Amino acid sequence: MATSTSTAGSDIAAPGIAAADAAGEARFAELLATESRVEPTDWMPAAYRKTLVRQISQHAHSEIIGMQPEGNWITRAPSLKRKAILMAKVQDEAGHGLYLYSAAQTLGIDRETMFDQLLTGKAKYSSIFNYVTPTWADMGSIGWLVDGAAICNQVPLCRASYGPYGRAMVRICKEESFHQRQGFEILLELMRGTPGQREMAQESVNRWYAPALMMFGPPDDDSPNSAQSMAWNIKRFSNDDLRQRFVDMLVPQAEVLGVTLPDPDIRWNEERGHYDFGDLDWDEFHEVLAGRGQANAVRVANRRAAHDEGAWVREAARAYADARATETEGRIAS
Ligand code: FAQ
Repeated sequence: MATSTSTAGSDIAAPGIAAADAAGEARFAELLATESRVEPTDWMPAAYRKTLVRQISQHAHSEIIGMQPEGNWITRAPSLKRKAILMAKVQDEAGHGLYLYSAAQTLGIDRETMFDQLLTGKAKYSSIFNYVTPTWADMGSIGWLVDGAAICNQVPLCRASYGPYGRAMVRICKEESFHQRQGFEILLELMRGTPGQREMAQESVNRWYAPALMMFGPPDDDSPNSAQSMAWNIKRFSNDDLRQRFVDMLVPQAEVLGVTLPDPDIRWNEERGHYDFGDLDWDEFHEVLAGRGQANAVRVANRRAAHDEGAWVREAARAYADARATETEGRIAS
């Protein structure tokens, strides 16, 4: 995990972007005021572009690194059906990463640069993927809690002002809904099983609950990017507002499952119309962001090894593309 603040997105310019002039600035302001989409060829402030590259590339990295905790269980899934479902889910996550890298590329950054930022620790990825998955029940908790948090966070991003990001999020959210249900169903089956299975499900929920709440980012008064991102219609709700929505959604679902959320302070607050919940351990969050979580080192090492092992595929794809381009040029010339 990165130890430094990400510089992703600085000093870049998208091909064919409109020049920075008064008309461009006015149009940008109008697009935001009318809740319209900003498209890659529109003029946009450099800081808006930089913020989008940071957020979208971090999101893409999260999806790609996020394949590992579940990939760990593909060979050990308890049945052929469970294995097929898990493989499909992990493949979806790869697909989400690819849509998101493509969306970031429309802002003028190339994929190799983003990979380099991930592998050198300049770009972050979600804290949640630095936790380990020692039991099968963790596949249920990831689906229910991690994908559940992802949906809460990402449904509003379907309305993000930047067109390619918002459109990518629409498809991603549909798939995340399936992911969340499959996780819920794994836990439900375990909770209807033997005492040992119920215990495994509860133990897993105990480990994933607080890290899932931290996925929404630091508390609002410690979130340097939120205000500007909300003014630009990128983020639609603050970190704390989304966290609250998530807890409100989880409590009734936990009752259906029969699991206990590991927070003695959760209780309905009639006045607020929301569930109160206890403080989170933000020192742990900052430790994970600083690279000292359970699995930071292994996640990045695995990603680096996969990238190195894929070098021949990238070379072959480039050679094929070059050959096709030469062929097309030949046809045009003749
Ligand atoms: N982990 O000022 P804010 C998924 C950083 S995908 C690590 O509040 P912002 C699907 C933040 O980058 C999960 N770093 O930042 C799946 C910033 O540092 P920077 C990923 C975090 O951007 C499921 C600093 O702290 N989802 O789960 C985290 O306004 C299952 C200050 O924070 C997205 O990326 C964190 N949790 O708000 C896949 C959604 N939180 O960059 C596989 C899109 C904060 O200035 C299996 N992203 N930081 O150096 C967002 O909505 C936002 O970027 C937030 C952070 C909400 C994550």
